[in-house]
Amino acid sequence: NILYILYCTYVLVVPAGFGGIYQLYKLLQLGLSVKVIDKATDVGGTWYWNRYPGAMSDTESFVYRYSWDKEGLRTYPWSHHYVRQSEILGYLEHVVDKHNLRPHMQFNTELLSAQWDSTNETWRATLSTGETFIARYRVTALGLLSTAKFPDIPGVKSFKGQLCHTSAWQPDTQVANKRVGIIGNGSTGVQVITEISSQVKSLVSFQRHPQYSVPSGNRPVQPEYRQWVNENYNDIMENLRKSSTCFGVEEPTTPYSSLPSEEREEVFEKLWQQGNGFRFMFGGFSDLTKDPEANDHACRFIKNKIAQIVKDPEKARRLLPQDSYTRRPLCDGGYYKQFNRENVDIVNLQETPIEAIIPTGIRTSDGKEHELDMIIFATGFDAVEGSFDRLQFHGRSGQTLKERWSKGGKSYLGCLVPDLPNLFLITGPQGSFTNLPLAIEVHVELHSKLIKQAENVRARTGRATIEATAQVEQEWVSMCKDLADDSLLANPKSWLFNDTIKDEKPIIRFYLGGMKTYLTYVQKLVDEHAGLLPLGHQQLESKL
Ligand code: FAD
Ligand code: NA7
Repeated sequence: NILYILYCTYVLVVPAGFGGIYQLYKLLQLGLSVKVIDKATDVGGTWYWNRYPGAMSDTESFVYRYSWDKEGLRTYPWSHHYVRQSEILGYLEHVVDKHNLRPHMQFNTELLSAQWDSTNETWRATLSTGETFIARYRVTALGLLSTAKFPDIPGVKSFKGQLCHTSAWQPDTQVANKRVGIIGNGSTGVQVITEISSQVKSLVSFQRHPQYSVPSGNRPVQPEYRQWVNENYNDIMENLRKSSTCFGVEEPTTPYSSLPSEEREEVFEKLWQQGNGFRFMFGGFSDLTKDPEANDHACRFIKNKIAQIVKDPEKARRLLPQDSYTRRPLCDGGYYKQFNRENVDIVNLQETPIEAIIPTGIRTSDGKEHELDMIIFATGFDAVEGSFDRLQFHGRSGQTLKERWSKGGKSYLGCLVPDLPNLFLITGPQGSFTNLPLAIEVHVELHSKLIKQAENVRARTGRATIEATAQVEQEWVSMCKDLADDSLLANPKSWLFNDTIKDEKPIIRFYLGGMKTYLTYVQKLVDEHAGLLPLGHQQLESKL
């Protein structure tokens, strides 16, 4: 093996999804030398990997893109209110080509480990290609949802048919006329089931916790709507940053209890007719995820709809969620009505758990053997910290990030981690719980400003590192916990919390205080370096 040492005086960005592309664009504007690496063979991140049937974003299309790309909305407009995987991938490729970013990108390259070198104040990164890369700054945009989760079910290897995970879907995979079993019914499972039910010979949905889904209201974008977005673009984007969730839906200040009881049902009905899961959760009342009574009402409302849509009472019963409406909200283009097809069935795994995967299919605890040609795992991701788990990041003290995060991921603002200087996370733990493209942009812009400031200090003093204090991280994480305790989101458990840590209370993975307030903390960091060790770092270094 040949060992390459690439000495790059500036920045290593990993990798090339929404976050990596924008970070590269911004840092090149600062005149820095930047290298982006991704283990994929091309750009796109989430939208490179997730090519399963029905894959799409369920954020309104005009906010599932870069907010700074105003011209792009006119010249590269969306066809529908939600964007499908191929359109999103096409858009990201378009941005990369338009700004000539490819020469700075290297694919088929995985970051394996990285070590902080205190003497030279650089990161030394080891890549899967055998190269070593040395950089002053390192930005990671590994993605919140990029490490697939495979359930540990006995007998998986014995299955004679085809096994696939939605996030590693091969485009030539055929489902037509096959007997398909699908495990998982989150956002992804709902999309797949809705898309393929009419094509397959039979489909069995294996559901551990049935979830609430509302209509997406997806439809082609009409010229008047597009004109409204184009004409009001600046205001829309400005208001987005002043909103809480940044999903482009109205966010009322009216609490549930302030409305006469007879009007509440009408609010839910209107939201149902309009469509969009985020609108249903955040666009009717200000406190659906805080007031148990409001949340109960939403649950009853959706359950009634399920019972009305699904004709077979037994299937309808199995599809009824038992938990509160507090997971990441789902929406669909006709999910429940797929269960009216004779070829589509549901197994409730709480009643009859999977015992094993067998050569011919799946056996459940009632002894039934479901014969299948194909099993689809729509079982989600090791979210947020998942992509860091395989990596060895050694900080200033020699401790690894994995060790630091052994009781759950922690960071300051979802961006900075004490003991890991000049490492900038995009959407790390305890970042803002919002529509992600905007959350990503906020991080990219913050990192760009901090790196620029550090370069200025370096030009004057010869040294500069950016590092959060342990105290500010602790305070930030505590605040995130308090905000989560004040909401209903902790129950039932979902990927919003890290519930895989044994013997510990799950750690909230997000800041729930809303984008508007989050931005005030970001501004304080940029203006006053709130929570940072002194930029020059000389004091600390001299004590060591
Ligand atoms: P990603 O796009 O996840 O990119 C991460 C990249 O990291 C991947 O390309 C991977 O190859 C690479 N990588 C990981 N580890 C390494 C390594 N060690 N070395 C090199 N490369 C590495 N968000 C919304 O806001 N609204 C939605 O409607 C929405 N829908 C979604 C639907 C699906 C099916 C999924 C999976 C996610 C959805 N998301 C949605 C979340 C989505 O992940 C983000 O919106 C956004 O695409 C994340 O971009 P990113 O650049 O941060 O990370
Ligand atoms: P999610 O939302 O994490 O959903 C995963 C689904 O898989 C969910 O229904 C899980 O059931 C199910 N699951 C996971 N492990 C198992 C096992 N062992 N047995 C049975 N069922 C299992 O992932 P998605 O891909 O749908 O969505 C992730 C995000 O991507 C989403 O929020 C969007 O932003 C896009 P459970 O509920 O845990 O019982």
